[in-house]
Amino acid sequence: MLTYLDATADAETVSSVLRSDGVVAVTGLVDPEIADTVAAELRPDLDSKGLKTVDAFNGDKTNRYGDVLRTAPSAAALVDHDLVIAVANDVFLPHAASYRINSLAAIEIMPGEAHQALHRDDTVYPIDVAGMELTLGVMWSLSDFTAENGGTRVVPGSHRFLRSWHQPDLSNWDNAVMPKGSAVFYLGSTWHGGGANDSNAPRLGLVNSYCLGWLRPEVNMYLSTPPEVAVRYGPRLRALLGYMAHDSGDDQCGSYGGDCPAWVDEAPDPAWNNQRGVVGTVAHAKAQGGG
Ligand SMILES: O=C(O)CCC(=O)C(=O)O
Ligand SMILES: [Fe+2]
Repeated sequence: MLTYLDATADAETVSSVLRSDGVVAVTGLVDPEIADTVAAELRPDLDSKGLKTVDAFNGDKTNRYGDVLRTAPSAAALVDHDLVIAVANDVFLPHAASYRINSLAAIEIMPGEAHQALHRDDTVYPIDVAGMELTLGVMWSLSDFTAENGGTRVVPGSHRFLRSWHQPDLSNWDNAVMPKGSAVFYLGSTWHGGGANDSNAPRLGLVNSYCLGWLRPEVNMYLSTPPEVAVRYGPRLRALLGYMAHDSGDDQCGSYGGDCPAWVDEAPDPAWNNQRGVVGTVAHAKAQGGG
């Protein structure tokens, strides 16, 4: 069964359910008006570009749009939400100095759409390491999610299975049923998928996925959100978009012209710049007795 918490839940509780079940829903996390605003900002691009990504996996009655932060500045409040960041810290920081946005996508499932195949989102990466999650998905409801209209299907407990090993029982899926302004969090290894929409109204969600900072994101966020767009947002969100190196010192990955990309002038969070980059430095060699 999918566990539901409400917006009073602290990050530790959300993380602990996420770790044990692989998925957790938090209802009423933002005001419904924010969901309405983001939906209104996305509307023109959903209408004009939404069916460009039709395929067997995405569905032919599902509008998708990925350049979310070009179009919908209000979505920053969801992508960069404090609870999401706190939970992502818990998921990723044991395995990386930082993490970043993997993809953003508005997904509008129209009436008559069938179930999307259940899947895990981390299969874009050809590695599978017990205990290390590669991605975290956060699906925000921008309209009410119901069992009838295709609220995301999730399989609690399905994250405990290495894909190289065996497949979990997928028959016990649950729809995420939640009012607009809620979010369902699922680990990259958790099986899930869009639901069939048997209602007569669209179901609109915004799914934000994050990945370990040393991985290549599924979507090229520098093209989706180039510097002239990214600069409209705050330092933490710019870092999440990849405009910050992973780690520090000699262990930097993704650096550009020094410690930080030129136009990101302040480290977004000192804890992310945690001096792990000591291996390989002169000081490290000296400390090893290498003179
Ligand atoms: O639309 C949904 O509820 C989920 C979509 C999804 O999981 C995907 O496209 O990877
Ligand atoms: Fe997915």
